[in-house]
Amino acid sequence: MRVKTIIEPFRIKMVEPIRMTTEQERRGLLEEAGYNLFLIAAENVIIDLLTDSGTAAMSDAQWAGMMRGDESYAGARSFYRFQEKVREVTGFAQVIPTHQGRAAERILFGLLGGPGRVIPSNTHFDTTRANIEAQCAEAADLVIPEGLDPASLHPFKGNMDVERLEELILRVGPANVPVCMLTVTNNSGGGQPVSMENIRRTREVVNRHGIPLFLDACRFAENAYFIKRREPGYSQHTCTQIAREMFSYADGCTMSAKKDALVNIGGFLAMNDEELARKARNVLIVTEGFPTYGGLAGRDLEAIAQGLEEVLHEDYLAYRIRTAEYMGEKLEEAGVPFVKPPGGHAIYLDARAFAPHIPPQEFPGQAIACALYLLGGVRACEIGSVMFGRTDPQTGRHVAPPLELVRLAFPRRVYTQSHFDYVIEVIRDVYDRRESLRGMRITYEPQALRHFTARYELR
Ligand code: P61
Repeated sequence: MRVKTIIEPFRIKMVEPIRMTTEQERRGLLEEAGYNLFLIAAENVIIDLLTDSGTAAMSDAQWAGMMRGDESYAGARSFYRFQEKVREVTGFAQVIPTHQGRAAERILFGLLGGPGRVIPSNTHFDTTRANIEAQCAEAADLVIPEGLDPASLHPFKGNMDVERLEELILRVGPANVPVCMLTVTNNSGGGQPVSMENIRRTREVVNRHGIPLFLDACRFAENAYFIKRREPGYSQHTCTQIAREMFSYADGCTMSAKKDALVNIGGFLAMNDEELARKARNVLIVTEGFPTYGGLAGRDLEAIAQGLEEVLHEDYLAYRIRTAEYMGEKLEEAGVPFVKPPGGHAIYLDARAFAPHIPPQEFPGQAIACALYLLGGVRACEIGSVMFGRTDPQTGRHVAPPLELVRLAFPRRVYTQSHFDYVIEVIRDVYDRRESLRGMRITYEPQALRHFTARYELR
C-alpha cells in the first residue's frame, strides 16, 4: 500500500460530548477527592486514560448483537455463540462465562490456592495477586530482568524468567505449585509482550513438573500483534493463527473481556481439564450464576463473541499499537522518561526518572497523575508505591515496588489522534514544571487494593 499514514479504521456515528473544565475548577475537585483520581466524577475528566478496561466503544455489529441477545436463563442461544467463539479463538473445550476477569481468578485460585501454595507468573496483576493472597497462597513475580528496566529496548520485556521459574518450582516442590500463570501482555510491567518462544519455554518447564499453565489473556490480541511484528518467523501469520498458537501451549486461561473482547463488561475462565471445569462451574453457580450465563446477560455474551472476532482484525491492531508508538515518539522527542518500547494498551511514564526529587514513600507517580489532571483534565493511574508498595511490619518502613509508573491507558476505539496530541501537550507541560511537583502523604487507606479509595494530602 502506498499511503503510509495509519488511520483509525472506523467511522464515528454516535458521539459522546466531552465537558471542558478549567484548571481552577479541577483544583477544587482534586482537593475534594483527596487527590485520588478514582474518586473524581468522570464528567469532570476531559480525556480519561485511567484504564482500557471496560471503556471500549462497541461496533455497530456488537450493538446489533446486543439486540439479538437471548435472555433465557439456561442454554441461551447467545451462550452457544459465545462458547463457540471462545473455543475457536483459544482452542479450550471448557468455557465458563464470568462477570469480569477477577471472578474467573477467584474461582480458579479458590480451587487451586491454599496455604503453602505458590503461584508464579511473569507479573501478577493486582487483582490476580489479591485473589491468590485471599486464598493464603503466595504470588511470585518472575519477569526477566529487562522487564524491570524502563530503558531496556528488549522486544519482549514481558517474558518469564524461565530459569528462575524452574528454581522456584524445585525450591518449593512441584506439589506446591498448582498452576503457573503468564500475563499477556504484562500489564503491571508496562504492557509488554511475551514472545511465542517464551510461552513455549515456560510450557516446557512446567511440563517437566506436571504443572498446568494458564494465560491471563486480557490482552492476548495485542500480544499476538507484537509477536507478528517482532518475532522472527511470524510476519506472515495472521494474528488469529498466532493467538491460537499462544493458547495451544496453555491448559487454560482467565480473561477479562473488558480488554481484548472490546466490551464494557464480561469475562471468562476456559480450560481443557473437564474435572477442574466441573468444580469451577459448581462454584460459579453459588457465586456468579448458572453456567450458561455466569453473571452476564445474553446480550453481553453476544457482544463478547463479536468483539473477539473484531479484535483480531489486522487493521484494528495496526491502529491500536500505532497509538502507543506515536505517543512514544512524541514523548521521546520531548525527553520525557517512559517505559520503552511503548506497550500495547498504554504509555507508562517512569515516575522515578520524571520526578527524582520525590522519594517512593511520597508517591511520585501519584503526584504526576494529579498534575496531569490539574493542568489538562487528563486522568491517568499510578502503578507504583500506591498500588504495590507496602509498609514492613517490623521496621515500619516503606517497601517500594521495582517500578514507579504512571499509566496512561487507551480505551479501545474511543479517542482520535487529536485527543492524543492534546495528551502529549499536557504531559510535556507537566514535565516542564516537574521540579515544582510535591510528594504526597496518605491520610486514609483501606486494607486491600488501597489505590481505589485511599485519600492523600500534599506534603
Ligand atoms: C486495568 F486499577 N485490569 O488494567 P477485571 N488481569 C489483568 C488485568 O489488567 C486486569 C484483570 C486481570 C484493569 C482494571 C483494573 O486495581 C485495579 O475484569 C492483566 O477488571 O476483573 C484488569 O480484570 C482483572 C484497574 C483492575 C485497577 C484493578 O485497568
